[in-house]
Amino acid sequence: MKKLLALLLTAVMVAGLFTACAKEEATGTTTDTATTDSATTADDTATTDSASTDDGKIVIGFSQIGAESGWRTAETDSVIAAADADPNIELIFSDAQQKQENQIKAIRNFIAQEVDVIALAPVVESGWETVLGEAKEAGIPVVLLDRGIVTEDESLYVTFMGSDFIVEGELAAQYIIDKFGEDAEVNIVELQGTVGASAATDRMTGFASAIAGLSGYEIIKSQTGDFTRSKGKEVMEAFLKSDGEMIDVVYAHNDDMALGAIQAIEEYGLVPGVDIIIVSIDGVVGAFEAIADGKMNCTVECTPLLGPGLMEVAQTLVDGGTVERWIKSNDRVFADEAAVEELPNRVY
Ligand code: GZL
Repeated sequence: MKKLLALLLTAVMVAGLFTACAKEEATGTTTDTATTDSATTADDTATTDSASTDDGKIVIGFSQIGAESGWRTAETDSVIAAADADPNIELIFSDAQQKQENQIKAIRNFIAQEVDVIALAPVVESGWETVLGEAKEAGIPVVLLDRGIVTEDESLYVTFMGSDFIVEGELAAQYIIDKFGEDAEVNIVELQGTVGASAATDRMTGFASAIAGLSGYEIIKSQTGDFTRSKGKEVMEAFLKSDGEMIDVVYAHNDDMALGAIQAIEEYGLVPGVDIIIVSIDGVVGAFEAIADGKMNCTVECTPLLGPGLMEVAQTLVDGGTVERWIKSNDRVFADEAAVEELPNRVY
């Protein structure tokens, strides 16, 4: 009997040793992707009680958009890895599967759990005033990650951590202008990101402004591929059907859609990167591989590796410090031979 009791006691003690560094939020929206596997899931009761731990850890509630692109999963991996590496941080992760209503639900869960900081990657720019007003009421600072929001009330979030998407659009256009020359006749098809997302809106604006003064440059078709490879392929198939040989350039708001477009162009019987120039944004390793294979021409880097910076910002805010209103990522352009040389260095 004594042996059985000792065994039971040991089992209970061992179970208590496994604290969750990153907990999956029980919003019913978490997906069982590989990236969240690395997040140790907590004992479910923990997600309904207050998250403010009595062991002095900082609790971050992170509402992530989903897993629509290689870039997105790289960002998720970066945030989870950074939280796991910091003994002072506990992460509650929620995957909204592209739905704003799931993000709003997750934010309300974070408020109810009294997290210390809310990190939000807003799937679209609008519709956040009410729920971020509730976070403000609760005294919980909000950090915007990789996409912005449109609001009259600047106090609804503390900082935006991410890239300048307008500049990214301008850099993509500049590659094309340098390649063809300002006086050329260039027909462009545009694969837009998610409708209403700041990354899509601003990339469109930046690109259009850069070619505005060039009479021979025309965007003959523009349609959303929702930042996904499959939709990018589908939309490019439609472009090829309607405009085929007329198309000189594909401008994709992200690499995943560009990779889908490459597939469509090959199946159509043209040579991507040669017959049709392909320019996109993100800098995922697949884009570098496509450039090395001669099937793509240029990618504008938009780093997803925001995890370590988010941990620093959370610590600063909890310590009562202040942070920049816009913690801007530095983006670089990788084209042709320079991209081939860079390929071995890519980490996402
Ligand atoms: C950019 C980010 C975009 C990426 C896409 O910061 O919001 O969303 O460019 C991702 O790959 O889907």
